[in-house]
Amino acid sequence: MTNTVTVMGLGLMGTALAEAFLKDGRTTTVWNRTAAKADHLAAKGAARAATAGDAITASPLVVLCLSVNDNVREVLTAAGDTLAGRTIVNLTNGTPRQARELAELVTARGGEYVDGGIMAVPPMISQPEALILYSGSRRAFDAHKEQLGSLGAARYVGADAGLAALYDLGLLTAMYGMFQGYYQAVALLRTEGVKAAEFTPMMQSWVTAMMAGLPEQAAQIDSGDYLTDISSLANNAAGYPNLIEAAREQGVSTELLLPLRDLLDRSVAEGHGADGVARLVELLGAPAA
Ligand code: FVH
Repeated sequence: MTNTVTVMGLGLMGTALAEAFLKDGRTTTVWNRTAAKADHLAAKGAARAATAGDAITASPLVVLCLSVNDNVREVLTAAGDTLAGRTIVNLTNGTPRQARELAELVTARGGEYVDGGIMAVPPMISQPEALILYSGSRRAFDAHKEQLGSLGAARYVGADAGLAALYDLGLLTAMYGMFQGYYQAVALLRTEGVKAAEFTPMMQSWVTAMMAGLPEQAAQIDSGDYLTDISSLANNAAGYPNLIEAAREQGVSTELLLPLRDLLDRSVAEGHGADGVARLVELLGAPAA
């Protein structure tokens, strides 16, 4: 087992990744398009690679964290034959399709590919709270699991390279939904002078209580049995317009609220008013056959 790693891309996240490897005493080579961003890592003991090809050649394990996957494709394509025998771990945010295409590119050149999704912000890196999802070559993941453990809690989600991105985007979708509701709520409360700091603990308790019901909703979704004695779609469809009316009355934008009203109305119009709200997932798309 080698203790040598390369980090390519030294933005906010890539720098945190390289620092985590250095902190654990790993021999770390770094490369960035704008070379000056490697200065302080070099001062901490990282070796600088002059070119992307040199960076890939320097270590069996190469971790990339660039802005978008088009950048990764560009860098890996230019790296040519240096990919042979290397494990490429791509922690750049992207889609399942992009991850699968990059896996093809790397394996066609004799390398192994692992895609990753970082569920953390840079200050969390190297802490156990930093969840990092991986998918792709199981052999390559197992071979480098110990080194990847420097970055946070490593969780392998499957051999299909696209799976880490799928889970990552799912978790981000849930996060943005929560932020969206929070910003809408604060905008409403502020119209009457309520401070965000006063309202926020109340919202945290409420959302935590609601989240406790998600496993029950998951059971309904997986079984397809949405009958409820708690809260029906008809009931929610009847009450939801109050959110829109109040926003209008208070001079708050309704643009974040309207799509859910349409979905609730459609669920009732299609005859599902007696079912629980978890049935909305059926209106959004079908599961794999
Ligand atoms: N920062 C965060 O909180 C999130 C947490 C979750 C995961 N994301 C994803 O991580 C990727 C990198 O994010 P970042 O925060 O490090 O981003 P920047 O600080 O903007 O650094 C971007 C790096 O990408 C390099 N780069 C951009 N274009 C190219 C290119 N065409 N060729 C080579 N490298 C390129 C850029 O280089 P330079 O501008 O310094 O020369 C930076 O190294 C991202 O997918 C997040 O979604 C972070």
